[in-house]
Amino acid sequence: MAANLSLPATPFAFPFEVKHTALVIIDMQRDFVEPGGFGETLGNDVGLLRPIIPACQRVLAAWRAHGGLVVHTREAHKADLSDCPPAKRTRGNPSLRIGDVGPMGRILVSGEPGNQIIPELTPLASEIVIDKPGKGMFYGTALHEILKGRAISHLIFMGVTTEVCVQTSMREANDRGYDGLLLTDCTESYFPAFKAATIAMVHAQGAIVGWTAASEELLAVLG
Ligand code: C5J
Repeated sequence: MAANLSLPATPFAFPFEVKHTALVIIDMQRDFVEPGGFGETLGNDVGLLRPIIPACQRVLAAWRAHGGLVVHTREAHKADLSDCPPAKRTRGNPSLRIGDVGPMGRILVSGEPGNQIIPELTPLASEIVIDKPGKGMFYGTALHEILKGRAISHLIFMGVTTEVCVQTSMREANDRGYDGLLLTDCTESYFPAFKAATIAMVHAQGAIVGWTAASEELLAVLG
């Protein structure tokens, strides 16, 4: 692929073409970012994730203005939970389990209010929305075929949480041959140390998983 843009990144520049790159927004759904959802049932302070929203909005607006492909994912299970392994549902001691009824409807179930993308990042009708039963965006989804069909080779990641669904998706993408970059101020964790460790391990060893960069670098390159 002949790249026509080059993003200053760590550990080295990330060359890409908008037409062969998708902006992937991982799980910016109410379940993780608003009180009463899955994140809070696990004992987390969901307020920690909200500060990235303005940076995510800026990138999304710029990417849309350039006509780039946008993929939104949601961690979501079918209403009958047939795609939720018992090990996932029964693990730990959350205040509500996947499928239980909470203040935003059934926890982590497709179509429920809590499962919707937050209003600040509402997908356009033309954008791809992937419901995924796992942490990674390729497991149990048709996303690889969709991206190949659109000649996408590069992925720019935002979303939550950094060390769980974002990192799992980046690793899955890496193994499928995509070049992936994580926007460091557009991703967040309930555990700041885990975010920092994930960023370090993504770009270590010559981008063994992928690249990292601040969103202002991408905005500058997009102009
Ligand atoms: C989690 C996610 N943390 N989207 N999901 O369970 O990272």
